Amino acid sequence: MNQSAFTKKLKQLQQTHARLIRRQNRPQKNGNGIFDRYEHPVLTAEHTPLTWRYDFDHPSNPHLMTRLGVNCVFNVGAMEWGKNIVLMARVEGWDRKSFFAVAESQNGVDHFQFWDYPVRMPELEDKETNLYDMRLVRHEDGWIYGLFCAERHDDSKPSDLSAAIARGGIARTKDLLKWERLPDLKTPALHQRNCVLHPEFVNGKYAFYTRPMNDFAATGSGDGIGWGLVDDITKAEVNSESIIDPRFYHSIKEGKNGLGPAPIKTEKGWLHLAHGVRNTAAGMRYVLYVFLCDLKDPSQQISAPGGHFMGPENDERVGDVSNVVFANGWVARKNGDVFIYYGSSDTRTHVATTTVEKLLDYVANTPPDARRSKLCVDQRCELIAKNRRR
Ligand code: BGC
Ligand code: BMA
Repeated sequence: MNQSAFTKKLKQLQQTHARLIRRQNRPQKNGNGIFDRYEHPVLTAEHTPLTWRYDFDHPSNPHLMTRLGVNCVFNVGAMEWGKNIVLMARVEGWDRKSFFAVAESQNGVDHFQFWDYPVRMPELEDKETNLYDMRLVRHEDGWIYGLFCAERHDDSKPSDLSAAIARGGIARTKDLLKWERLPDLKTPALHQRNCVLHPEFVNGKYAFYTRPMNDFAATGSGDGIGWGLVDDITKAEVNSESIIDPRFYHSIKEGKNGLGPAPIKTEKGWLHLAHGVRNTAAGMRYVLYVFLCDLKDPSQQISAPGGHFMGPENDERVGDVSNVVFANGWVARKNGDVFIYYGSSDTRTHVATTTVEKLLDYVANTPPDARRSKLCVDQRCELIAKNRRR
């Protein structure tokens, strides 16, 4: 390409990118009453800055090739940032390595723009290979914590290149730019993914949600979402975990489950968003569900609506890892508006909006999983009969 063709193509790329960032996003029509999905994803690989992917220099990149491609942007942490909302995205390069990057928007539904550079997260040691799925937690101790999965090869199985160990990574910051890396969470289980820090002290201690597993990715090797207290977050250790949300047979979380973002504090209790996984002939299916825990004792579940809260729909169903919705970020505004950020099929990031009031109605009035076909039919007939009496 000569210099002028190069300049022209670069300009086109920049205009297309700017249009994408400026694109308005509206709620989809005909929602389910529980939340509203939006028309467009809020973040995709195409949203990452062109400077992250192209070399803009004609002599060193005469064909204006992509030099460092971005594959996917998904599974974001989220929090308020002044009046704005920031997402801590899991960005995956064409090399399959994930890293974190902040994108910011005023209204939380469109115009998300990445900060200039991705996060330079300090490494604990060079065996660490992949970091992903950060939960952002503003803790009452004054720090912002990032809890994420830190993955490495399992060197005890040298001939199995897919054998991996998942650990609960912890880091903290004040500005989302400079991070202090703390030691990984220690627990009796070999694998920890989906670890989350409770935003408040409990009995003067840090409280962690965990997901103990004996196997790296297998379904069925852990008991559910765990809970444990930690004295010192700079060497966090949970000696015994109690299970606050167990898996059970023939449910949306039969295979495995894990907490999403840190819970939202409401007058009725701590609201939780989590994912449940079941295995199918087509692979694992990930859906989201919601439950409520006691305000005073967050390890006590007080209500658990049956079934999924959100499952993958339409375009969301297809991607690098199809049939997956996953969420590790949500934001509750002071006025009660809730923004749920979710990744679809390990490829892109969407938003759905609802309110604390609606979520509390949902947890209080959605019948629990009746556990058997017969009882599920009874549940449904009760609803039908109620409607027919009107
Ligand atoms: C992937 C994760 C996935 C995990 C378990 C990791 O290597 O990066 O996205 O959740 O494996 O399948
Ligand atoms: C996991 C998660 C996610 C991912 C999902 C589906 O175990 O930690 O990163 O969305 O698998 O691949």
